[in-house]
Amino acid sequence: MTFSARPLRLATTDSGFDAALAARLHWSADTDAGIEQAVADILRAVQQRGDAAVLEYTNRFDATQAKSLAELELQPAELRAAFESLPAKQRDALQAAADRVRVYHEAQKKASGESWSYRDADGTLLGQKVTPLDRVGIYVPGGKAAYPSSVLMNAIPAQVAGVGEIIMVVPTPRGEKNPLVLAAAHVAGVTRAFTIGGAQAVGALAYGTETVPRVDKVTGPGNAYVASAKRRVFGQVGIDMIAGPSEILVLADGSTPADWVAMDLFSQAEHDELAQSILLCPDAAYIEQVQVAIDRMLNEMPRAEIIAKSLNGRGALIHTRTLEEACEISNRIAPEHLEIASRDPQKWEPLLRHAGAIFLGAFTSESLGDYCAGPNHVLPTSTTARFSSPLGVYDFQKRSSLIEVSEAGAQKLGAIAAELAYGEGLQAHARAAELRLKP
Ligand code: HSO
Ligand code: ZN
Repeated sequence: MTFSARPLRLATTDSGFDAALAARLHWSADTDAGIEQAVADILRAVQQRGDAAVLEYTNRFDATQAKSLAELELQPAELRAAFESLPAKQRDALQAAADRVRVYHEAQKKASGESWSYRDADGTLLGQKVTPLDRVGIYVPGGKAAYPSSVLMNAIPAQVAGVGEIIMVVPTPRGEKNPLVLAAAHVAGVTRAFTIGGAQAVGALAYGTETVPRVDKVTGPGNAYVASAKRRVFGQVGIDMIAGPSEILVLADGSTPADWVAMDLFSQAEHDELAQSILLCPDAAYIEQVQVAIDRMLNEMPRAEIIAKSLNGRGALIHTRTLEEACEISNRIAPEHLEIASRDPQKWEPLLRHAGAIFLGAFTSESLGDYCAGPNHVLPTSTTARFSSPLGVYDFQKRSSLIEVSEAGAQKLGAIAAELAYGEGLQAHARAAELRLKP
C-alpha cells in the first residue's frame, strides 16, 4: 500500500484566501450524546458505589478479572523494577529527559511561583502566598497514545511545585502494562499508581473511593470519555485543559533544508488523522521543494497512512507575500507548536504573539520539545494559545492573598471601608471597620 500526501495549497493573494484558511482550521471536538450519557452514568455509579463501581467498569471495559481495587494498585517496587529492566539506552534517555524537564520547571518556579509581600506606608503587610496542591491525579492514556513522555510532562511540574501526593491512573486493557510508562512514573516520582482508566478513573480521582484517594485536580490527556468526564467533574476538582489534536505551524524563509521541515510536518501529523501541519513561506520554489520531500519520504514512514490522512485532510502549504505577513497569519492561527525555520529567528520572534511553544532556528525541531528540551509538551491547541499557557508548575499551585493591617492602617482603611459599606447598605461591614477606629 502506498500513500500520497498533498496538503492544501493556498496563497494569500488568492481571492478566497480567508475563507479557505478558516475552513481548513475549523475543528470542533465531537460531542456525542451517547458518550455524554454513558459518562454521566459512570460518574454517578462511582460516586455512589465507590470501589465496587470502579472495579466493575474496569473489568468490563479493560477485559480484566480483578477481585478488588487494591489488586489494581501498582506498587513502587514494580515501578522501580520496570525502570531497572529497561535497556540501558532507554533508561538513560528517560532519565536525561526527566532531568532536563525538572531543571526547566525549577527555573519556572523560581521566576513566577514564589510568594511575595510588601508593607505600605502605614506598615500594613500585603502579599500573596503560594501553596502547592495537596494531591493531584494524573491521567495517562493506555491505548494508541500511551506516551511515557507525557507522564514526565505531567508529574514533574507537580513534583517541582511541591504537590504532596501524585496519583497516576493508567488503563491496562487485558492487563497489558507498558513498561516505559511504569518506568516514567518511577523516574518522575509518582506517589501511587492504579491500572484503571476511562471515566471511572476520573470519577475515582474526583470523588475518592475506599481505595483511591480523592484529589484536588486531575490533569492529563485522554479519549472522548475521559474528556467528557473531566468537564463534568470540573468544579468539584480542578482540571488542566481539554487538549485537541496536535498542531504544528512552520514559518520558513527557505534557509532550512526542505527535508527537515517536511519531517517536522510529519512529526505532528503522525499523532492523529486530525492533527494539523501548516507551512507558511514567501518562497514558492521552496514550498515546492517541501512537497517533493513529502512525496519522497512519506512512504518510508511506518505511520504513512495517518500522516497522509492528516496532511490531506487538515494540512496546508501557504504562500505568503512576505515573512511579516506569515507572522500575522500565524498569530491568527495561534498554533500549539510554532517553528521559525529562518536564518534570523530572533528577528521574527517579537512579532509572534500567540503560540503554545515557539521553536527558533533550523536546529530546533519541535520533536526535541516533545521529549527532552525541557519545556512542557502539554500545550494549548485549537487557537486557545490566544488566552492560555503551557502546563506548568503554576498549574499545581494556588495563591492566597495575605493582609496584616497595622493599627495606623486600620484608621485609614477603616474610614474608607465604612464609607463604602454604608453605601452598599451593609451595616455590619461598616461597624466592623469602625470598631477598630480610635475614638
Ligand atoms: N506533540 C505532542 C506530545 C508528544 N509527542 C508526546 C510525542 N510524544 C503534544 O502535542
Ligand atoms: Zn509530538
